[in-house]
Amino acid sequence: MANVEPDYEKAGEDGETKVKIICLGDSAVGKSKLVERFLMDGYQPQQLSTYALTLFSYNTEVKDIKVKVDFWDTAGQERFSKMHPSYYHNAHACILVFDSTRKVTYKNLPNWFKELREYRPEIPCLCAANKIDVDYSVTKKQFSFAKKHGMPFYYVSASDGTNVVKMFKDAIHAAVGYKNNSTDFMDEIMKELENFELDPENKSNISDSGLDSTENSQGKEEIQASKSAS
Ligand SMILES: Nc1nc2c(ncn2[C@@H]2O[C@H](COP(=O)(O)OP(=O)(O)OP(=O)(O)O)[C@@H](O)[C@H]2O)c(=O)[nH]1
Ligand SMILES: [Mg+2]
Repeated sequence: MANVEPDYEKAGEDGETKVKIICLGDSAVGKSKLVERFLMDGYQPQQLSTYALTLFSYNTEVKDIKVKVDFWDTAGQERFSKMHPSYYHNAHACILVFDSTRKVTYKNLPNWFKELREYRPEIPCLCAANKIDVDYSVTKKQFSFAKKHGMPFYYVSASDGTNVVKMFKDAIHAAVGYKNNSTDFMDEIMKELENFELDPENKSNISDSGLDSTENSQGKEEIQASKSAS
């Protein structure tokens, strides 16, 4: 049980870079399950007693740099549509999550994004449509919010694992890039995703209309393929 927030400016015991990643979104969209899915058994949850928060630590490497990632998770504070400021404090990247089976959770993304930007104006932000396992046809829909804000976008499932590793790896890269004042990491991620998700000849099918009903070129097969690639 820890009472104080880790100092993310200080290097870790092994000289590792420390980053903090947060997930935001409505209650029950699957934020906790996504983190659990990514970490599987390899994490040590740690309760921060001061706030109703849990910290999941994960050690990895990014471009030969040792990195300790803290994924922060809430105990459902988001039900009140406001997070404790300590949740945002010092965060290096954010994943905005909505539930692809509940439209209202998508509609609420701008509110979460606004609150995030009040506390962390610059940190990289990624966007995830979770629970695609319930109905894979949702991956044919356009969710323009991410595109509008230049965010990487992922169709994911915490249940079957689709794209979960890919998304968290990108989030870790973005967090480390942000911390190191690197400027090109988001472009790198976006570029990679373009190739990852779409055939070049189908790119023109992507509409910027802001509607959620147009079809894009990303079908189940590509999703499955990307899963095995990650
Ligand atoms: N089918 C399906 N169910 C999911 C998926 N991810 C999460 N769930 C279910 O959705 C419910 C909410 O998941 P949580 O991870 O607790 O959601 P949360 O966003 O952390 O919710 P709070 O912490 O209460 O705000 C649980 O019953 C999960 O089993 C998914 O990818 N597919
Ligand atoms: Mg949760």
